[in-house]
Amino acid sequence: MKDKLEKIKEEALDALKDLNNLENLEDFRLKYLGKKGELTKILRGMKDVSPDERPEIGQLANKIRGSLEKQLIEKKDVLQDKALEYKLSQEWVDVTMPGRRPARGSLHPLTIVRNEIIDIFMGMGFDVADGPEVELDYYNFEALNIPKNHPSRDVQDTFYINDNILLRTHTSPVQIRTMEQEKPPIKVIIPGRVYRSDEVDATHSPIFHQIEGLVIDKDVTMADLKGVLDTFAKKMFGEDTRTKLRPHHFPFTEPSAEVDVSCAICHGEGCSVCSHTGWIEILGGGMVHPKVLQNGGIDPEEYSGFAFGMGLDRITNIKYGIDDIRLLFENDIRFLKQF
Ligand code: 2NL
Repeated sequence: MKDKLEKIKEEALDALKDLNNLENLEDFRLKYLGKKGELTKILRGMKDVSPDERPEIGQLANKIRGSLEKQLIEKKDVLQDKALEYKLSQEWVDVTMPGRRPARGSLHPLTIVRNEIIDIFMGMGFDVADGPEVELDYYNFEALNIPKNHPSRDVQDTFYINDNILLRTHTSPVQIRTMEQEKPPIKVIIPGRVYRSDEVDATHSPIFHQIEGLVIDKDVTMADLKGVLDTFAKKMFGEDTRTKLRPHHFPFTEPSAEVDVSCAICHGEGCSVCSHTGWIEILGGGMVHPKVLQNGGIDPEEYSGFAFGMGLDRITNIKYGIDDIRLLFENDIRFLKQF
């Protein structure tokens, strides 16, 4: 019996030495120390041992069990440390490595220029308003004193949805809506997308962008219009920029003017951007027609106002030297990345 116990001990210690992972550790415990294990098996034979010898055998068996359990725990500690070490070595991260930069987008050139224009007018105390792109015929034409037979109402030029509904051809309907909703003094600009059924070429797109302004108060004059546009042009194109008003006709303003700005490229010398005239036409404006004020619910006897409009696409192209409006709408990443 003693020999058997010693033999099991030797065998177990050998097996323990060879153990090199945590799963086999449990197999080992079951094999030698479990209820159906080798040690238990031998102790079942105690009934055949003479009562004199039993205490000694019993003591030896317990000693072996104790010693194996102790060594098993020690081995477990060693293997757990080793497993942790391995895991840490696999999950090691070099925090000093340079990071990968996320790809960053950039603002569209139209957005850059629009924001710049908004900033300039906000600096002069203007609010910013917006309104629907799908608009009633009434707000787009009728209220703006554009009669039923006017050439700009031609179905050739306007995207009609039905007899009464269309895609707005300018941002002016938002100004009528503003007049209906607010009492003077009114001082707003309206940037927005507008639609005309044009054939696409280097200077025409069926979708384009306008910024219009409206100022209504007591005693507003054409001189105020000139002053505001002068200030805008200087801030936008440089302090030495001059503006020039040429008589013109719009149905919604009287008197009306087209506004030229001295060429920021050649400073009046003449270049290809200004077609060798020294001037670039970028704005239109005038005193709001009394009928239009009335349509907006404002008494033309008490108030007067001026309005103006400009094409954002054209100004953007001039500013960045872009020679084809289609580039603004194609969203070719190689083009957009340059801004
Ligand atoms: C241009 C010229 C213009 C207006 C827009 C306007 C709006 C109302 C009343 C009166 Cl509600 N006028 N807008 C007036 C004159 C010119 O735009 O060349 N735009 C690109």
